[in-house]
Amino acid sequence: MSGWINKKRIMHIDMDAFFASIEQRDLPSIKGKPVIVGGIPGSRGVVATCSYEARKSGITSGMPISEAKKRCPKAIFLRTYGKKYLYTAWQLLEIWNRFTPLVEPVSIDEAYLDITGSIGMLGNEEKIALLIKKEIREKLKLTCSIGIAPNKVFAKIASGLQKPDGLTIIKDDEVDKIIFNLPVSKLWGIGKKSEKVLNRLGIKTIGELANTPTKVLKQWFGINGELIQRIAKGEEKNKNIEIIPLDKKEHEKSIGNEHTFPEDTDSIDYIFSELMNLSQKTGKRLREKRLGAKTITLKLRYKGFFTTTHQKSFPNFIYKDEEIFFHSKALFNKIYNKKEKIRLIGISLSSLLSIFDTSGNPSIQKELFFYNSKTERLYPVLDSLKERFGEKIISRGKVLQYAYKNI
Ligand code: TTP
Ligand code: MG
Repeated sequence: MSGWINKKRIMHIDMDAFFASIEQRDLPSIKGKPVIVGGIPGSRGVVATCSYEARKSGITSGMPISEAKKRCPKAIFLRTYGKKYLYTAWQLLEIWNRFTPLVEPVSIDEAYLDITGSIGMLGNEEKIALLIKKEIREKLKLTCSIGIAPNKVFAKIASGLQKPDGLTIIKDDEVDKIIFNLPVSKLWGIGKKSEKVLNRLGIKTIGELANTPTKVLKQWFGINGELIQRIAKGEEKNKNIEIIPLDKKEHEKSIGNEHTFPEDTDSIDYIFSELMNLSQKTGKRLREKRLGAKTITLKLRYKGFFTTTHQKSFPNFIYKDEEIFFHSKALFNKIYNKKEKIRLIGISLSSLLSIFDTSGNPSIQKELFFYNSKTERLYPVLDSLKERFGEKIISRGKVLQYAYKNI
């Protein structure tokens, strides 16, 4: 395998037990103890994260607080404090930016850094990693795990190999020995189901996946066969191997979904149920990217292919399924011409804001990053269930009502 060597040195940094470590830092009496962040017992929240001490009891992100309490009755339960975590994320960004201009934050507590150009100036890569760890430890009193490899995919795997407070460096000529011998489950995007299928095909390691004829993978995984192979080769989704710094990172201009009805329809209930479905899909994609939207556009295509769009903008950012549904329904009621049947309906969200946009209002960004109220807390759970079991697993009542009618 030589295609993956792009002569770059990419670092992936991931903070350890991020929310929990911040809480332990700020409240020394809970240091070294099992700490669970996400809600207090009796609340219906889920675990956002927990300290490594609590992980020994089998507690994981996304687990209901009630279950976590059963598994670790002595744990200290804390509510999340979004503003504080976001502030820390920005402080981290400031530190990382001092080591290379090529920093790509990918979530609240992790980033890729292209350190290829910094190596000559700041010392070897190990030294750079240790300097970054030192800064974070001294300035923020937190620890992180770092992986360094020839590309983003392998760097991310590397950072997870020795958590917490780890440093794993993978030289170009060590990829075969280290990365390619790891199980396929270590790859982004390979869930339990795909792992089973791959294992049945005799593909157990990342290296075996990278070297399997693409034809075979396509047979079993369709178009995704090619994608998972590309990831195994270290090419990532969309062949995006470059680091995109924040000021150059253009998040999507818009996020949208459309649906063509199997038969043209004028049933308002049916149309609204599909609109709800589209709202959920679009909302999920928006939240996955930690974005909020200021504008919503509804698209209608009538039976005779005549297409019309209508949009509305708001002073605040929206990101909830219900909000998207509410506004798209209002737009529909405004423009629908009752005389003709509908062939296609679509929703698009634009004027997007990311939690990492420095121009945005911090309180809105905090909201985008963390959903506070009871119903909002549902979103990460719903989204992760959909992620694991597919879009159809959970749906609002209206969509289900139609799904059952059509069985
Ligand atoms: P992660 O980096 O996935 O987890 P972590 O930093 O807590 O632990 P690790 O040492 O394994 O990296 O996520 C970063 C933060 O994002 C985490 O502290 C809390 C938040 N989060 C949620 O709110 N919900 C989730 O389901 C996950 C996975 C994370
Ligand atoms: Mg982390």
